[in-house]
Amino acid sequence: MRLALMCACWTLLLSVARVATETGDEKAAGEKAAGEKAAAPGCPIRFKSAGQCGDGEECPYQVTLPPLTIQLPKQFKMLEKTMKELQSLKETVNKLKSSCQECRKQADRDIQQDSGEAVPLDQPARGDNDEGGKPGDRAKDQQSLNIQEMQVKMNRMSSSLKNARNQINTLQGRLEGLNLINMDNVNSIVETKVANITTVINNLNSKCSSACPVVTSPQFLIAPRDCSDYNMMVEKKNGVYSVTPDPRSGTFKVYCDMESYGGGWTVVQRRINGSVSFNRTWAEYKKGFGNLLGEFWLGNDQIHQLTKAKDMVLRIELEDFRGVREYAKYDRFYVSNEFLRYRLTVSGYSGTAGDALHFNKHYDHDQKFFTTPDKDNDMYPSGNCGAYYSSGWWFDACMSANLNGKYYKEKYKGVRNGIFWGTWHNMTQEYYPTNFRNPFKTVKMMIRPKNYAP
Ligand SMILES: *[C@@H]1O[C@H](CO)[C@@H](O)[C@H](O)[C@H]1NC(C)=O
Ligand SMILES: *[C@@H]1O[C@H](CO)[C@@H](O)[C@H](O)[C@H]1NC(C)=O
Ligand SMILES: *[C@@H]1O[C@H](CO)[C@@H](O)[C@H](O)[C@H]1NC(C)=O
Ligand SMILES: *[C@@H]1O[C@H](CO)[C@@H](O)[C@H](O)[C@H]1NC(C)=O
Ligand SMILES: [Ca+2]
Repeated sequence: MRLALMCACWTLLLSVARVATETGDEKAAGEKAAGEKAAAPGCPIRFKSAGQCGDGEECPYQVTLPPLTIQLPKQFKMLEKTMKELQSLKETVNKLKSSCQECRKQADRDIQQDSGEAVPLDQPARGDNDEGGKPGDRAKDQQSLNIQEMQVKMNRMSSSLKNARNQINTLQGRLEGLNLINMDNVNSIVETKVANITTVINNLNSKCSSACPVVTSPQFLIAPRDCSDYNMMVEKKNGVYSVTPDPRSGTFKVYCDMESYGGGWTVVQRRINGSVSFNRTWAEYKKGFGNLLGEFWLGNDQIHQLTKAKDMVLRIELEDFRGVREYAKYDRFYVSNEFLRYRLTVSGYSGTAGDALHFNKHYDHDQKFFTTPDKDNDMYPSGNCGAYYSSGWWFDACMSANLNGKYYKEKYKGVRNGIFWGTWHNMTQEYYPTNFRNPFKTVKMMIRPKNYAP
């Protein structure tokens, strides 16, 4: 058996890694040679058994601590403890090493005596015949004594190593947790936490509703969460209905499209005649504006609650003044809360109008924050897309679609601040700034649960 403890260096930058221990056959611990390699530069800890110890048995340890540099966090106390443990481990190994060295000398003599075989090439060069002792019973006794000692030490070491490994694993777990926070993932972490809390509260609610019926009124339990819940309850008729996607956030009115494409649609935006300005502030987009029977924006808070309560699909209906009608459907539509600046998640396009929300890699509205003329959350560094296009939208830098643009009744020139869908028919003809831009006559954005069955 050859043990090589290369170097252990303790500085504020501690090299730590997962310690892989293999506890092997205890007999193997009695094998007979020890050697030492030169310390590698950079002082990684390596603790290794390799080769054989003369009688062909495998050595039981293979411990590697590859370097991983970590800045010491608050858990320095833990590291200190681990360091001490590893330090004492090092001492144990050193003791072991010296006894191994004796053992090896003995073994070399045995090899030469008993078989006359050449010493294996990978054995370190020896200059240790200076003792000149003759092998005999006494030496053999000494050897087996050493072997027993080694066995005990190896066993102790094995358990210390296991301990150290556990501690290092714990530390690594914590450090990985810290890293996540550094990695700009705050948003998704917070969102997961919020979702988790929501789940917990919903669970509590349902537990409560069975355990304490007094607290929960029947109306509460059957309150429709969105227009699709009205599908069973009333005759299929378009109109304004009340919904409660999240009981804690209260009930609000929405326009339900109960007739198109199977019904059950909650309309979140509509443009029909330009009677309502969409050039509005953050606060107005937050709570919604307009007239549910005419043109309106339902409200970012409401859209968030609706899309959080269930997995929703989005259907966009567009019509231009030439009478061309097309649609775009997205299998996933989610709007985050205000804290996360109403970030849009939209994917799974199908339809006829083209996927203008993911136009190309430079114009992609997915995962973009909501921007209004008075609140710049867009990807355009030197200005506010919301102010430039006088609307609130999930602007990139800036847009390949904007359904909240100005309502033009006729074609127009200049800033393309009208209602816009970048994959629309003949759009390439509009790219020349001197050309007219074609307006849209009607727009409707509506959502429905993904698992809806009419
Ligand atoms: C939510 O939190 C609970 C308790 O902290 C935890 O057991 C569970 O795994 C979490 N769920 C999610 C989806 O994060
Ligand atoms: C949008 O509103 C702002 C602030 O009220 C105003 O200055 C701007 O002219 C408006 N833009 C359009 C196109 O109406
Ligand atoms: C726009 O449509 C709404 C709803 O039909 C109607 O009440 C309003 O008078 C119309 N406004 C204009 C300017 O046409
Ligand atoms: C596209 O433009 C051509 C030429 O101007 C016109 O004839 C055609 O109707 C347009 N197509 C649509 C779908 O608007
Ligand atoms: Ca900007």
